Amino acid sequence: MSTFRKKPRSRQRTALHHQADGLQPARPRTGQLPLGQEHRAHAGQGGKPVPAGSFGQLPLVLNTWPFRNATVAAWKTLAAGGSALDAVETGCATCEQQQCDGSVGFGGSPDESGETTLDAMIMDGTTMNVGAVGDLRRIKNAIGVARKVLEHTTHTLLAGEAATKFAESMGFINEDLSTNVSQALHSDWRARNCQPNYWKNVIPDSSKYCGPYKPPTVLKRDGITYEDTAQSYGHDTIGMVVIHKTGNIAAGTSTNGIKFKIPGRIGDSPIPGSGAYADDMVGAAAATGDGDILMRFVPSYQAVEYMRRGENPTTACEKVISRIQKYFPKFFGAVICANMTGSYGAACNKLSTFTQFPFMVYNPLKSAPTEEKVDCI
Ligand code: SD4
Repeated sequence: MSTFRKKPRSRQRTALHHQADGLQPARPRTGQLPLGQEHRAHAGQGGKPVPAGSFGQLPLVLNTWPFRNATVAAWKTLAAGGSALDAVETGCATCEQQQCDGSVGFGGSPDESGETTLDAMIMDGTTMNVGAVGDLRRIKNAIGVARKVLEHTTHTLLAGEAATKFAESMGFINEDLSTNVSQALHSDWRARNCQPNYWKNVIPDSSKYCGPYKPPTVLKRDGITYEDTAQSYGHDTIGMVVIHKTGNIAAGTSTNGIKFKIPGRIGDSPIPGSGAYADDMVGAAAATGDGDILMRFVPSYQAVEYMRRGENPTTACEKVISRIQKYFPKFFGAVICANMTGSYGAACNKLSTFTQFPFMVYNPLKSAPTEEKVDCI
């Protein structure tokens, strides 16, 4: 079934380059194999359970969190003859419609003014073309608008009200994204004196009061701590990687960001290399979690670069998490990674409230979309 593309020249060059550097290919972790050996080992397993996040087989649909319907939609798109980009778009759009976890699409994560705004991105790993929207207002199908940016402009990222105007010109409906749920979340937050929030070093004291805030003359608050932001902010963006059986790779994201964000805030999800990244010559990755931290490390790009150097997907994901940990040990975040053979992995940063990261996988070795989990490091 799998039709692996011929080993690209650039990879051969990379391998040689590393030999010259004295770098050894990464040693496979338990259940993981160097590129190209996945099938043989799997065939030899003789009925033993397949370890999570290991074997390559194409096509592949991989997405963050247990958003099963998104996985199914992407898989069906491929089965119907759609491209990797089509699959990422329909997969993420499914989450937008179904408001996955309240963290994707309309009616979730109201900002300080109570409005839901959306970030989304889609990347074509064949052409390295990207379309993205940030702080998109009053349009439900953010990944659809991102696809239009990719298809009909030479820009990469449109933001705010102007992105809404662009979406309208592309035929999308301008409609309120608030729901009773998002309004209730917002009024509760106001009733809790606007706690938590994302301000620091302002007056009035943002750890006790609502705004409007101003810069202080003396008062100093040293920022929120990132302890257990998984629980207090609850954000579960969909990030998706699709590898078509022909080897074309696409990746994308869609999210309503984080609750009670300061209006205008754009997270990591629509930033190429941060929220997601794809390169047919290597593989793809996508990130989820605290975007204000994640985007400082361009984690999806970094993961792809680790895989380009020969790391297996799990190690690539883990290395990305470790880099961020050094500076922000309490950050909330996870990354999914897949290489061009369809081998995949994931990693997450361990917190008291976040010890395992669930993600979805569908490939020809599975009879149904499968939830797998990785222990956080
Ligand atoms: C953001 N990274 O806007 C997104 C939120 C998220 O899992 O991923 N949640 O910061």
